[in-house]
This record gives sequence, C-alpha cells and structure tokens, in this order.
Amino acid sequence: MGTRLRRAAVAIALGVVGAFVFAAPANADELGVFQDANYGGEDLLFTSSVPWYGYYAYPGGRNLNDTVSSLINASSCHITFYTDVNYSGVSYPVNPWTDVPWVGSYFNDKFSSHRWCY
Ligand SMILES: [Ca+2]
Repeated sequence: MGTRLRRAAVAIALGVVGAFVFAAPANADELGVFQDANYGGEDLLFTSSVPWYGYYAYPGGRNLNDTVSSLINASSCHITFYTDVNYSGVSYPVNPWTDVPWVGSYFNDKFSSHRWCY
C-alpha cells in the first residue's frame, strides 16, 4: 500500500510539473521572426516592441533590419510591423496566434520595427 501511494504521489507530482511545463509556452507570448520564407534561415525571438531592427543581429551576425520573410506570432497580442524605424512607413498587422510563412513580395525584407499589442 505504501508503495502504491508513493507511486500515486509521484504521478500527481509529475502531472503538476507537466501542466506547468506545457502551460509555460502558452503564457510566454513570443514573436519569432525568420530570415527566410517558411520559417527558414536564422531567427530571433522577441517579447515586446522593437522600434529599430538595426539594433539587433541574428546569432550568425547578420543585421535584422530588412531581412524578415516569415514570422510566428505566438502571443495573445496583435503585433504590427512597419517598413521603417519607430513604427513608421507602411504597416503590416498580424493577428494573435498567427503563423505567417511568407510576408509577401511587397513586405519581404522590409520590416524595420514592430509594435506589440498594437
Ligand atoms: Ca529574408
């Protein structure tokens, strides 16, 4: 009986840990931007607004500005992208929880800023 109870306790504990682990990404509210279409090339993750992509570089060193071709909005917010610095130029709004495998020929390699929950 003691062993059975211990097993039950372990199962419950694992269940709690599992729920926490699986809940974390849903609450993370992350944006992934990718160099290439279909989430290819290098990527960067953000959790808030970025007024100027020129301040960021991919892990390989390439500057982020004017490179984004696909994105994943894994957040509960609308995120609006802009072709110019400080949320100016032409805007490209993306709904919450939306994957965009290709931003389209007009916006490809043009994003320079994005505003969170906007
Ligand atoms: Ca690109």
